[in-house]
Amino acid sequence: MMIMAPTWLLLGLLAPAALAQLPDFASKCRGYRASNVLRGDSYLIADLNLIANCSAYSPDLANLRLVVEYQTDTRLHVLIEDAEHQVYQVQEQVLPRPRSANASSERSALRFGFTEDPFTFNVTRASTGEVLFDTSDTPLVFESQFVWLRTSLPQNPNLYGLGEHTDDFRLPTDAYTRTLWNAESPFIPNRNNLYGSHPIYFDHRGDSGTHAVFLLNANGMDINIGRTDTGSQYLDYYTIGGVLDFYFLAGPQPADVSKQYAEVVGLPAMMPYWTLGFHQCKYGWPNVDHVEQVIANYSAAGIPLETVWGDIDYMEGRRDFTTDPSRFPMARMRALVDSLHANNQHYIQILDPGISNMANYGTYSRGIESAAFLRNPDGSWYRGLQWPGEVVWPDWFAPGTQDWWTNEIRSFYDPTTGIDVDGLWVDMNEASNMCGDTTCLSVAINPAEWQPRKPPARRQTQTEAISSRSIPNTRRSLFVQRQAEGSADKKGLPGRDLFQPAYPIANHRGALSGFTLWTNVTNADGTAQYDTHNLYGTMMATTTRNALLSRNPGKRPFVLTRSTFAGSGAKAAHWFGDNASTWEHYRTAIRQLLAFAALHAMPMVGSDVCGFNQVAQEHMCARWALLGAFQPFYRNHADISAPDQEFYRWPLVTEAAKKAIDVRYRLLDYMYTAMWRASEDGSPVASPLWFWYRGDANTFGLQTQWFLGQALLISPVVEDEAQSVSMYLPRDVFYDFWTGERVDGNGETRTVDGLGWTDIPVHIRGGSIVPLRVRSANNTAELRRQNFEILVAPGSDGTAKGELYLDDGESLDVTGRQSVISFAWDGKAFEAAGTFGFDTDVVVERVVVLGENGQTKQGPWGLREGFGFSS
Ligand code: MIG
Repeated sequence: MMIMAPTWLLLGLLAPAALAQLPDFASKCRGYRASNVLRGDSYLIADLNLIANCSAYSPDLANLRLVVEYQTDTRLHVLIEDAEHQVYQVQEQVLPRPRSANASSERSALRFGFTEDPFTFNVTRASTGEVLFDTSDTPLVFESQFVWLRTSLPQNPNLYGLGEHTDDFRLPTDAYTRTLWNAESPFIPNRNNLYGSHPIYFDHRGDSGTHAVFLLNANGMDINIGRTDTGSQYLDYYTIGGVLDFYFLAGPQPADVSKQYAEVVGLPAMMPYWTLGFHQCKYGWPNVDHVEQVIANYSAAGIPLETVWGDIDYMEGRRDFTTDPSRFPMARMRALVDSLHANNQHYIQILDPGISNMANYGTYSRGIESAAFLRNPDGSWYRGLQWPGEVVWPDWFAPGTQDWWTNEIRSFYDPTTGIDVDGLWVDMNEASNMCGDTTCLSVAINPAEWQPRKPPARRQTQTEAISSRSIPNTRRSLFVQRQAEGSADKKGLPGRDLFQPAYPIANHRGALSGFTLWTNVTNADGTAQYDTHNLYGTMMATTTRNALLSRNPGKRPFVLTRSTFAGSGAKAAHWFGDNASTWEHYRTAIRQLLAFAALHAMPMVGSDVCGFNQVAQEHMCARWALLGAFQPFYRNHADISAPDQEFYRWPLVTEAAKKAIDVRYRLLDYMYTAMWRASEDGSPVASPLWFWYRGDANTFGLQTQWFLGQALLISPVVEDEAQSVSMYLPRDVFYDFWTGERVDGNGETRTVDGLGWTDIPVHIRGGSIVPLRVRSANNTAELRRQNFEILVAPGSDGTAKGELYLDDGESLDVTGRQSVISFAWDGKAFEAAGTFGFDTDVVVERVVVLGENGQTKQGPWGLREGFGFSS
């Protein structure tokens, strides 16, 4: 029987496939025409002029400029900006642009191609001709508050990144939206924007190569990955401002892309050695006695505790730079920190950005004198609600802010009169505002009713959207930025609606200004929160880092930040925020680690071990103690409403933690070496299996195993309450870390049973050499005095290599005082060679070669010069 095709289907068949699938607005858009094309060997520039008005969500920009630079042989920069240079671009101060080496387009691994009328462009891989990015199906839309660009993609692409999120590590590619808008996000919900924004994705195409696309744009955006009705895959950028500033990174190896990205946004900050120790924190510790008890309990349990943290409990009325006089009196705090230091332990405190505006609060009055706070468009101080009640907020772009903040930090944390912290923790810096909507400060706050110590109601589900109806009309005029007309300074187009742009990004906290700083608030440099919102956290972290540098010049600062942006890894460490004590979030921690460490140039990361919200349970906490030991940042932390969950509170967890910390500390120099490598060239400190087995399609979706450094494969138990794990071993030689036994991977998933509550499978990849301390210690200072043993794990060809980095563990400048030792095993001979600038009495006690020709050579060998032997 014959079925007549309906007319719309016939039309659909006749029309170019993609055109039928355009979002509604785009069908009326015709894009831009390129002219005045100017080319050189390493660049191409052109004018782009609007063909016809499209007004999808806001007025079109008539004149754009295209700048293409072959910056290096593996990095192509494509910038589409407004010809007048008014549209906001991320300040150099926040993200200094990488220098162009003016590479030759002929030699480049990437090729830029384009059409003139309408303007579209593509990026191909020169060696294979493969199309990596291609906008030719759709018009470019570039409006004052809406920029849209689509690239087509291959079928079922392997895409990763676009953090911060808790979704699958390999991103869904059907009807998937990633929203980038930093937001306090209790319970780190899936499919939502979280605390940080990292607009970079890796596109992995197996053996033919991996590349990444970084869009340097800080504005709120949705990135949609989807499929047209005819099945073509695409990725769409919907941003509400900023320019299209793309960096294409050629790889071709996955780890090459990590390095190329770090070159663009900044190499990860080198961490102090001690920060790799085990940290304990808790929100809700009532007083100093309690903290002292926790420390004593750790000691009694025989669990090494490196660092104790002080959450907002220490403050008086929740105000930064104060101590509660009865619960955390200064004298007691000083004694606490002294005794920690005497025991080679460390102390870190939290700071929040919301500064109480109460009378007689020095931090506030000095901030006012320094004009350090954000302003409403009418020039008044912008106020919000945070822990201390009504607050004002630092303007990190104001000229006086750094000095004011440095001064507050230097005086409160003065080692001789104040709290001698070893690092700082900056929280709530998305920024999080307890004013959920736009009316709360227009009604007077009765200070008597405001209870700073009561945590706000938590919502597990999405918070209610703020409709435009909640914005009082009378105040509406305030929401339009007042700015000098015609300023050509990349500080933001004048005349925009900075409060309620017509295109609504899918922010899970409702409107743009929901639970954060109102987006019409202006920064001292003339930019607006509308454009810089996603930079607030990274700016607070950077300003805090600078303050620590001033307080202790020459020492590596340690700052932990909740909110991040691309490049934050160059300044700070990050934890994954307010997860829950659930098996699901235990698994989630692995995906987040993979994303930050491998894709976002931010290796010093980890989850709140045993979970932040809700009740930690013994089996899960034991497993998490082990899992956390193989994340770079290892901190147990819980909410005020959660029961205490220090490791010593359960017998099983005590046992697991002892084992976990013991092995972590023995491997600490291996991790430290990986951190140093990352700080030198961006090599990933943790990575997914496909980074090293890029042709093995079985690895592309794996998200419960990871490589720590390049030698150790961690495959924890991941199912709830399970005592077994399904793990994948690629076709390669591995060795069981715990037994030394050789295990040949066969490219299949295998089940390992009988895993007790303190077991975690770890394998050494054949071909690697791993340095370990012979024994662990109570703290990292003692650990540094332990000798080494070297584990050689020959690969299928019988050889292996590895490295060890040594320095004093804390100095910023270690020039001439570093040892960078490379180890090599050729099947018969072992050699340690390199530079030996670090002066140490520590020796290598033995070298152990695993496998059939296994052998142990006894040293000792000193570490002031090279050594070797042949068997
Ligand atoms: O509204 O300082 O993510 O780690 O313990 C909660 C109290 C405020 C959120 C942080 C969490 C911290 C908590 N803070």
